[in-house]
This record gives sequence, structure tokens and C-alpha cells, in this order.
Amino acid sequence: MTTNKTVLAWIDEMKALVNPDNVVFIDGSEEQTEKLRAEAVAIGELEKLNEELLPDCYLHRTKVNDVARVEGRTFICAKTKENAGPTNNWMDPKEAYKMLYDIAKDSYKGRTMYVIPFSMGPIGSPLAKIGVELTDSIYVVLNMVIMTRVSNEVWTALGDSNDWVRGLHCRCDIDEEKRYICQFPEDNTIISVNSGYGGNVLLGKKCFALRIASYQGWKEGWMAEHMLILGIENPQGEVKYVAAAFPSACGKTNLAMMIPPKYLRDKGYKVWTVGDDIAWMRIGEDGRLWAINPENGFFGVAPGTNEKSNFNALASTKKGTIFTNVAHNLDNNTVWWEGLDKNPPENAIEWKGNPWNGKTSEEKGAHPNSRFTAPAVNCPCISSEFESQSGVPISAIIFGGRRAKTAPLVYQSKDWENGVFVGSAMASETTAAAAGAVGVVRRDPMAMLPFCGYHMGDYFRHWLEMGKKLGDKAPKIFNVNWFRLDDEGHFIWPGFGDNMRVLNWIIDRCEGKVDAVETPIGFVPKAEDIDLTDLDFDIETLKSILEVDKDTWVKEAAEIEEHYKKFGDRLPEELKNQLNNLKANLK
Ligand code: OXD
Ligand code: MN
Repeated sequence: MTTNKTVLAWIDEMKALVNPDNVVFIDGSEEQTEKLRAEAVAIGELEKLNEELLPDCYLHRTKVNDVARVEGRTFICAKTKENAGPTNNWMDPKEAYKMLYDIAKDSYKGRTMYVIPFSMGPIGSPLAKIGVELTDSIYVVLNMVIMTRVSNEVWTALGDSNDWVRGLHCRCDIDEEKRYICQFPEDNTIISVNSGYGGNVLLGKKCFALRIASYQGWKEGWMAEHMLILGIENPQGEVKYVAAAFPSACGKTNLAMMIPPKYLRDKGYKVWTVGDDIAWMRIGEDGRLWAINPENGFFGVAPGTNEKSNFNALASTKKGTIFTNVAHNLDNNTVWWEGLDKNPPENAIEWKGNPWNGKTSEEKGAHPNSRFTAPAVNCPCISSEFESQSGVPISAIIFGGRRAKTAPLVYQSKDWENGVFVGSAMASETTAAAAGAVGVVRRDPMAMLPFCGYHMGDYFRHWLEMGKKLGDKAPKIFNVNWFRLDDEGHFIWPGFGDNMRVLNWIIDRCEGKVDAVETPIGFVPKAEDIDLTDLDFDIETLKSILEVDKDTWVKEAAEIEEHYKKFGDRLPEELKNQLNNLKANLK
């Protein structure tokens, strides 16, 4: 427990509002967690899975109307609309508090209030931050225990400081008309009502570690980014770290946990995962940019995850994991999802809770956004630096998206400022997997569109300022595109583990070991510098996906100009100049 006056006063205030039957302080101990698991099973929140095949694993089903993040109902409640910026929904904080408190009032009646103290990042690390989440959901407690560091040591680390984030979650009736996910960056506060789905209710993740933290980073001079972090070990045993941002559905978790091709493994190359979703980065005493993964687990999309696509993610789910909205295989009391294997169960329950025969049914067994919540320690390639208090030094930042034609396989920005321009114009094309038209370009600057907690023009300026502070110690910035299509619509580059060949070029560039070709958009590899050993891929095809087509880029520049208009006066002059330079280079 804690004696922190600011914490106790807030808990009292919230308790008076939501009116629980009792209050339980969560300490993260195995003993308490086990009791809660048993209680969750008793009340039907969780189903216990086969202890031999999936030890300590559980299945949960959300309500059918509550299966994903709800961007349309997510608000940045800054004092002024202008400060939330053109890419966020905004609500006046006074009105938001009133509306949310009306919804939350007495909503814990007959329920328990769980108080979860959690650290984002290793407890006590100078890069970590503390939060307290109040919830009436055991499912949320058990997920938070996996996804964050929950323990009484968090109270000790906090002491009597007021630097902590307040998170109130109320399940209420899971009424989608009254569902709101509100961030109050100026108050370090998050309120989430009428949802039980992960991204909306595990308040440490998107709400705190991105929306609130991006604002904190702006004010305090650091960065909270939607980035994976991985370490690349060379045969000499040296490890270089990169951070990479991709919009959803671009294979971030796969890249974070990739296995290099056999030829490179035999040479001694290894990949180590530090994080798969979020990076907090600060300038260290040595002037370099250091990063931690503030999370403690993986909240990954299940469908498509299999031994081939992501062996390490699948291995991470084999114990201590909570599965949400996947199919329940009744024959052996395990789980199944589309893309796990080619042998769907016949005797199963689909994600909505109905009997399901995977061999004959037209319906999906798992929801396309079904998830696993797996402890990071389970990951076979988890980095030895995962718990490091100082984080890892970042050599390169990689942006990327899904582009059928425009972007080459990889290019390096000319410098930091040009790299910020590349990130600010980042885009991905919609696939058939998502609702709506295929091939529509969605601009998603730094993959932060749904997660930036303040005006995106100010966010770009913050990036530029970080670059000035880092000077020649700044990570080099790259852009990758694994998704170039041929005329028949097939992917040209094999992707997955073979992306290691591109990462090696990136590291060689950072170390000044390899030359490149200057193009209007940046530096592109010479085809012969991408190692194709043991790969059935000819150099002419490689050249075709390294090419920068001027006409396509003239069109792209026009689209970037359009995209930039929405930032108005807050678009930094430097980025306007970057766009003008690009246009001039293309002439
Ligand atoms: C996620 C997302 O769930 O980015 O990580 O949508
Ligand atoms: Mn994400």
C-alpha cells in the first residue's frame, strides 16, 4: 500500500464517485493473482485452458459490440481544441469530466474496485513512469499484471511524488453509445467507460504510453513513439539497436521477433526483441538516444500468427497467456485462430460463444482482431537488455508502410530533418483485410495518427528539436517498404526473415561501411550491396524494387502537400522547405 497523499486523495474521490462494494489493492504477487484467476473462472470471465498443453492460460470473450479500439470515440481533452490539433477528436475537459462522471457515478455498485499500481518501464528506471489504474474488471487486472510491472515496489518508487498518471476504467454496461476513451494530457488523467476491450481499457498501453506520454515527452524533452525495438547481433557479438514505426497491419510484431535466414544464422547473426509496439526514448549522458520498451508483455493479434510467420510470438503464448476472442477447441481445451494451421477444429466454440465446426463453417472461428496477452519473458528471443534501467542506444530509426508501387524496398533519409519529413508523410495503403476500398492511401505520420496526444504540428516540431539536441549523435533515419507488388498483385520481396538482409544494409550505413546511390528522395542501396546469398531472388528484380520512379513521386509530393494543409500554421517551416526541396529534386 501507499501513504502518497495525492494517490490516496484521488482514490477516495473516485471511490465516492463510483461507489464500490469493496476495494482491493493489487500487489502483483502470484498468490493474489492466482486467487483472482480462480475468481474470474468462477464468475465466467475466463475459461481455464488445458494445463498440460497451455499451462496457466485462459480464454476470454468480450461482448460482440466491443472488439477493437474505437478511434471515433477516443478524445484528447486538452484545454483548447487547437491544442488537440486537427488529427484528434477533442472535448472540452470540463464538459468531458461532467459527462464521464455522470456515466461513472455509482457504476461500481455491487462490484469491487481494484487499485492497480503499475510502472511503465523497469521499476525505478529514469526512463520509466508510474500509473495507477482503477477498474471493476478482473480481466483488466490480470491483463495489466502481464502487460505492465505491477507490484508494491511501484509505491516505493513513487514515494510521495505527484508525477503519476491517473486511470479510471468503468465497465458500466458496455454500451457502445456511451463508450468514451478520454485522455486529459494536462491533468495526467485517463477515463475509459463502457468498454472491456484491451486497447480501450489496459490504460497503460495506448492511452498512457502513447497519448499521455507523447504529451509528457514534448513537455519534458523526450519521445514516446509507436515503435518496436530490436537488437541485431553480428558474428562478432556486437549488438546494434533499431526502433521502427509502422501503421497497423504492416507486420510490426513479426519484424520485432524475426528469425534471420539460415545462411545468416549460420554466420552468427541473431535478432533480439526489446519491444514490439512502443518505445520511450531519451537522450542519455553520452548524447545518444536511449530507448526502453515501457511494456512487460505482448498484446498481439492472433490471426495469422503461426510457426512460420512468427515462431517466437507463438512460443510466447504457450504459458501464462490470456487469449481474447479466439476459437475454443473443445476436443483438447486449447485455442485456434485463422492462420494458426490448416487444421481447424470441428468441435469448437467460435469467438462469439456459439458452437462452431471449422471444417464446414463459413464463419470465422476467431475475430480478426482477436488477441493474445503474453508475458515478454516467454519470448525465446527476448533481449538481455529488456530489464535494463538505462535502455538501449538506438542506431537507426526506421519508418515504413504498405505501398504497392511508390516507396523503394529501403532508402535512407538525407539527414535527421529530412527523416522527420519522411516520417511526417508516412502512409500505408488499405488491404482487402480491412473494410472499405482497397489501395486507398492513409497518411499516418510516424504511425502515431491515433496516438499523438497533442497537435501533430507541434509533434513534428518536437521531433525537429530532438534532432538539434542530438546533433551528430542522432540515429540515422530510414524508410522501408516490404510490400511492393508486381503487375499480378503478388508481393515481390519475400519479407519475414529475409528482411534481415535489409536491416544489415541499414546497420552498415550507420557504420559508414557501405556506399549508396543518391536519389531525389534519399540514399538507395546499390543492388549488389543487399546480400542475396541463398535466396532465389535475382538482382534485376531487386533493382526494380529499389527504383525511384520520378512520375510516381511527383504525384506523391502533391499528395504530401495536400496532407500538410491540415496542420496550418503549426506545420514547421523546415518541413515546408523539405517538401519544396523534394519537388525541386524531382524536376
Ligand atoms: C495495436 C495497434 O493494437 O496499433 O498495437 O492497433
Ligand atoms: Mn500498436
